[in-house]
Amino acid sequence: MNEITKQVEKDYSAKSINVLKGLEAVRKRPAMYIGDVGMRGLHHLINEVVDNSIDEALAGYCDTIKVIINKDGSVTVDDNGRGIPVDLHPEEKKSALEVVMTVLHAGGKFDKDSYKVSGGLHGVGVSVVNALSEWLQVEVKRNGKLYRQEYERGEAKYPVKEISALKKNENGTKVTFKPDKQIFKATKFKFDTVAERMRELAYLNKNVSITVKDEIEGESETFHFKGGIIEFVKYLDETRTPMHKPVYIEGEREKTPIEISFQYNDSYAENIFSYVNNINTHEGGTHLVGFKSALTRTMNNYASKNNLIKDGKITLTGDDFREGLTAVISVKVMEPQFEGQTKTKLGNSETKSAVETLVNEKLAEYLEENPSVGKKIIEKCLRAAEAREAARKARDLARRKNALDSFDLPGKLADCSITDPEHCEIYIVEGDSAGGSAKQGRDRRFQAILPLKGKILNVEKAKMNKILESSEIKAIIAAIGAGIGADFNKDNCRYGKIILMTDADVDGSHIRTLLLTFLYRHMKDLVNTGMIFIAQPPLYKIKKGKDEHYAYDDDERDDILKRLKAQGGEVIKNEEEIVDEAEEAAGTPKIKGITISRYKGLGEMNPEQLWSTTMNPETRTLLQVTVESAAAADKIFETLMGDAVEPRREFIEKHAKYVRNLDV
Ligand code: 0RA
Repeated sequence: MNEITKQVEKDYSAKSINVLKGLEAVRKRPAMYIGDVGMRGLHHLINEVVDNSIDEALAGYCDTIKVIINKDGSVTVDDNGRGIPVDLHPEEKKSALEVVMTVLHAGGKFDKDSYKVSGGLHGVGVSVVNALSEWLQVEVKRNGKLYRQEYERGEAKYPVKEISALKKNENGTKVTFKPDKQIFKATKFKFDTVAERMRELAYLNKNVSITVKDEIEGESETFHFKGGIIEFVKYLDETRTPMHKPVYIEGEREKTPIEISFQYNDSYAENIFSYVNNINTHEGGTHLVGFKSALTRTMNNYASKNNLIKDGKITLTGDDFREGLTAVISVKVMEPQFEGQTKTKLGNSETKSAVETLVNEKLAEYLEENPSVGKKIIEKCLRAAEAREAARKARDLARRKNALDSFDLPGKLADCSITDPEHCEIYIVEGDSAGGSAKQGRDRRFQAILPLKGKILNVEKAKMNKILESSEIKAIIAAIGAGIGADFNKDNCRYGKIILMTDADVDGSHIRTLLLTFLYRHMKDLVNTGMIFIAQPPLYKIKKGKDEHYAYDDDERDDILKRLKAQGGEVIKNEEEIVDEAEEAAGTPKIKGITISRYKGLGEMNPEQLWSTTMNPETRTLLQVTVESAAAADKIFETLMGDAVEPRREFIEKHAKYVRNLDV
């Protein structure tokens, strides 16, 4: 072998090693690329491929996307974009298609002028999906031909193949992948989870039709909203009473395309959903700041210009202009800077002035042209200002009585001894008896217990002064210690984890929903930053001799039973009530069989059991409450807790089949 050949070989293998290293890194630390290896990460695979199709749509080349959950559990994403290029990549010396599919972050190298996403979890590239798939097949229609390549765990099985000539001159990309069981905890996709994101994308990209089809469950839905975010706003306010037709503002400032739609309704909630390059910016950022300041300024100008504030004492603040406001803000930013705890806060300063200028200009125009709407809005905001004043008085009163202050902690709170919030957690527990067990069973150094009596107030229907009259809610606010609503400041939160512990029955889930509604509406930051958790008490205790096993669902119960039976056990007792521990301790004769007992409520567990099954950080399971889509969360709370009855009935009927272990 001469020197040159050697050199070439060395380069070639070095390159392929690099490729392998890249994808190996993805397989070694999948969470770094897709967030986690649970349901969220799994569904992220679909979003990642679809994002590429949406990029094609944004560039003006794609108007139809199909997402199919196939019978074998694989997923197909099929679009009519330009198709991934197949010509030889000059540096890598193989098809561009292979490079896009096998080299980390190669997708973006081709066209720099698109609204790609940097940072966050989106935009990691299709190669990540490839690396995390047992197998993947891609078909490209381009140059009048059909091309194909297949991969196993990210490695190409053969070079890109030309399959056939196309009869029609079509373009597009079709990716089918099967998520790898070695990587993901579970690999079954959920129609509703996929559909929710596709609906959102269809609202945000009005020129695209997106079909989601589940071949396993036999469900299918097509989303195509010609009205775009105007229809989004209407959908969000479906169960509320709007005061006027949605306002729509569209334009480009400082090379930033901006689209905004908003509407006032007769509720008190502020619901602004902001997006950058189709990504929900949960933590807001400069685009949101620009919108808010333009709204306050333009509305105030309009009110004073038209003499609508008759009582000279009232000044309208930003909060007043956002009460009962539902809005969607969607901007496209070329090089977005994402900041914040969850990397969902836009940092680009030029975007603030872009949005602000556009809204100032267009909203003033709109108000001039629609004076009756303008007048109605200002009147509503004046009522909001009055209510705000009343709420402030109620808060002051409550504060003077020290009721909301953490200096005066509620009597029934059993606080922990460590004071560093980062290492502390509070259990909000349903009922005094479970609260008692939790107080005895906990590790008092870092675990605080707050028992609640019965059901808390439904805040979805209540004004702030009513909310502040509720003793259970006051106890929660004081224990958490970070204020409420406009006064809320996460930095003052006394605990790093807030854990809701309710019974596994209908009342328990109602109480949990009421608590989540309160936290979501009035301490939203806690939800957005992942500080809220749901405790998972076991449903069954299975005993064989001295051995005790706990099962958290029916599948686990059956697994344990199978194992114990294989060891020679026999189910001799399948009681409804739990075994009376005291009687057993008193010397009931030991029996060699298996007993299964069903826990009806937390109160049935003694302190030690509650600790070992539900509270011990070494062994417990906590579900973290995350808001995948803020818009969907708003919908659900409004549907379950709001005034309209019909949508609630529909929701419950639709989801009833998912309710397990219903114990009425
Ligand atoms: C690289 C370059 C171009 C398009 C794509 C990738 C692309 C990727 C995916 C993934 C799913 N669907 C896709 N569609 C396109 C630009 C193509 C050009 O310049 O013609």
